[in-house]
Parts: sequence; structure tokens; C-alpha cells
Amino acid sequence: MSLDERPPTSADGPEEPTNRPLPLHMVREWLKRPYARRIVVLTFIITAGWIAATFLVIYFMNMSGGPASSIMSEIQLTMYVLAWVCAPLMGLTCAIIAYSFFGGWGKNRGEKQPTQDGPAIRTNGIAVIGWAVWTSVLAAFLVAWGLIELANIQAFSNGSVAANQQPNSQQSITVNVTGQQWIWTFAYPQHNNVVSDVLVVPIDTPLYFNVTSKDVIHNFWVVEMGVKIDVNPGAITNTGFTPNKLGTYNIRCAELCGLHHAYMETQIRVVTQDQFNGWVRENGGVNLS
Ligand SMILES: [Cu+2]
Repeated sequence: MSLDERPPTSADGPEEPTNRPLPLHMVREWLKRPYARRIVVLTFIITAGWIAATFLVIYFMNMSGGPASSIMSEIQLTMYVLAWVCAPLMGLTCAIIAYSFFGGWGKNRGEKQPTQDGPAIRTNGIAVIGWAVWTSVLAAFLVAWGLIELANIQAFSNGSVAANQQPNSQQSITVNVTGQQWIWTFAYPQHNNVVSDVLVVPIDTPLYFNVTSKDVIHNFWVVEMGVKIDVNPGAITNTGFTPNKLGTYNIRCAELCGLHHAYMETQIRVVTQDQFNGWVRENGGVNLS
């Protein structure tokens, strides 16, 4: 029999009083304190501000025209979801930190500072279990969402999803991409090896890229398409995407590769199939499609 289970004796009195309040009661008591209410309000404000900020970030990201592929749409959805599900937890943590730093626990508002510690939070079942469950479920969700989205993006970039869904699924185009200090070159083996320093592609057509480098390691980043892959000398890496929006977008090098790395950029022009055929003819290529 443990110490807590022993029957009451005369020495203990008729009821064994405990000074440990019930968890719910503790939470209710806690919420009565002005500083606790302020932390709750601060939590809501920070959470709302964080969610608003995600819209702003994506808005600025999309000022250059994106998202222009399913991959980029999935990436932006993931940015929203990950930011939102974490927002309340981050809001609470930041609220406590901010209040501790700047609020001074009411010392500037005539609020009486506690002279001794309240009950330790580790004795509060609701707080301990709630925190453990909340953060565990959150972490599990983030892992699950990340894995599902990764599989989605890989499917899109290999064309296994996009190819079935696009009207031009029979006409996928392979482009050989070469990076070198500090330019990009695009060759179209299906179109008489037309070579260009700008990537011109028809809309809604699955594109496959064989990517390599002539000198050092670069990184092929098609910004608004959400695709980024290492460009290694002596090896070929593969990626792909299906552009789903007409327009001109950015291609940049995303691997520090020397003096003019910052200027190693070009464009991808997403055009209609007719415009693409015309462009191929103008550049001396045979249009096989
Ligand atoms: Cu570079």
C-alpha cells in the first residue's frame, strides 16, 4: 500500500485535505488572473497576424506571375497549411515570451506581482496531457502532410499525374539543359536540336529535363514552376513539370557558382502550341509533333 492510499487515521483527521486543486479548476482560476487573460488575447492577435502574414508572403511571391504549374500550386498550399496549423501554438509561445519580456507581469499597471510561485504546471494534468497531445498530433500531421505532398510533387514532376490530365499528353517535350559559368543553354532533341538561351515551351505540355553542367555545380531553378534541381558536371539529373499558365517567368541559378552567379538567370516563355511551332520553325527546327 502506498503512502497515498493509506486509510485516514485520527492523526490525519476525518478527511485528508489536499492542497492540489483539480486541473479544470486550476485552469479556470488561472484565467481569472489579468495577465493570463492578456496572454490569451495576445495569443489570438499573434495567431491572426501570422495567418494574415502568410497571405502577404504568397501575394508578394506571386507578383512575378506564379504559380504557373501544379507543383507550385501544391507548394503554396503546403506553405499555407503548415503555417496555419502551427499558428496557434506559435501564437501562444510568442505571447508568453512577449508578455514576459515587455509586459512585466503587470509591474507597470499597479498589478500586484505574485510573491510566491503558483502550483507547478507539471502537476496540472490538463496542461501536461494537453501540451503533449497537441504537439504530438501537430508533429504527426506535419510529417503526414509533408510525405503526401512530396509524393504529389514527385508525381507531377515525373509527369505521371500531369501527363494523364493534359490535352497534349502524347506530346511531351524533352529539353536538355546545360549550365555553365554563367549561362543556361536549352537544346530540344525532338526538334532537330534547336538550341536557345531562353526556354520556350508550349502550355499544358509535360516537360522533361535532362540537366547537366559543363564546369561547376549550378542549380536549375524555374522559380514560378516550383522546380529546383542540382546541375552537376559529369552527371545528368532529371526533373519535369507541366506549365499551366501563359507568360514569361524566371529561371535562376540557385547554387553559388562563382563571380557572376547572381546574374546567371534567363527566362522561360510559356506560349501556345501554335506559337511554339512557329518558334521552332524560325529557329530551324523540325516540328515533330
Ligand atoms: Cu550559380
